[in-house]
Amino acid sequence: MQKLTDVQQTQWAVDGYLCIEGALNSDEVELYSREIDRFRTLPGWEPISGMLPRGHYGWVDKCADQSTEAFMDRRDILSYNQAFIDLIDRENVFDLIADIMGPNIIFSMSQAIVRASGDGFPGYTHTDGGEGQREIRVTETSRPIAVKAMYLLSDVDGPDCGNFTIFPGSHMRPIQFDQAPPVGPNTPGAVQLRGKAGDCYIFSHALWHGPAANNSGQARKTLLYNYCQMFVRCYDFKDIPSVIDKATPRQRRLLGDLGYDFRPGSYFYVPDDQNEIIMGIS
Ligand SMILES: O=C(O)CCC(=O)C(=O)O
Repeated sequence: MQKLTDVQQTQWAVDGYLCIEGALNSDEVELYSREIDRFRTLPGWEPISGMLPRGHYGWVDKCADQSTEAFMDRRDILSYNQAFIDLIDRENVFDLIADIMGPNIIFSMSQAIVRASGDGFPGYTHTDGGEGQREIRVTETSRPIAVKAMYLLSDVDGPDCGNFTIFPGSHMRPIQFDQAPPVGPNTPGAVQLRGKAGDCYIFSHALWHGPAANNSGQARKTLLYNYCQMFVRCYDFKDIPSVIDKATPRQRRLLGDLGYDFRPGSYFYVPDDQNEIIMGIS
């Protein structure tokens, strides 16, 4: 499997994120983008404004706004197309995630976000994993608890284009989540990343990050795939999802199929063949 180069290793340790340029080719970008537009018309998990506790998703018949340029935040997208299952362990990205996190990992969530242009959304900044994980940081040499891969499906050419915005090195500092005004994409130290459709950002759960405002005139589309240390478990489903029927042995393991029925201790200590399944090393 591919490993981080020395330069990537240093960037990961110092900045807390990496950019893989051209992780998806243009045909793949088109396919995923088309699929996002298609499942906007289908049932799925979406935030239901004001009706659910913060960060929770409810089941809807379709996206509230059917314009392909409008906001969408759809969770648990694997079942919409085989291509979403295949992306779980796409080699040029997953190899690097496995190198960073080690073999004892699980796939915890998938998401498609469309950030509309000109809707007045100012962006925001956070760390991943909710209240508990935001108290946990890593050091230069520690494996992270969780890592996300964010695939751009549209170009982000300038500032305030819905850019993925990060604070380099912030994965090693506590986020001031309760300060007023809150840390945001215009706080000193924020960097609005630019990129091309097909690029992928890999970042640590502890990195301060989030979207910037989008005033570009076009929607910004992304896919987000999250990986955790296995003891943390999945966020998108409580049981092993039925898509494992369409998954390879490695994808099945990443979706929580340990190869035996659950018993206390499962996911805590990993199965004997974990290295072999995830890294191909026996
Ligand atoms: O840029 C976005 O739309 C949000 C991405 C993000 O902050 C996250 O996935 O945690």
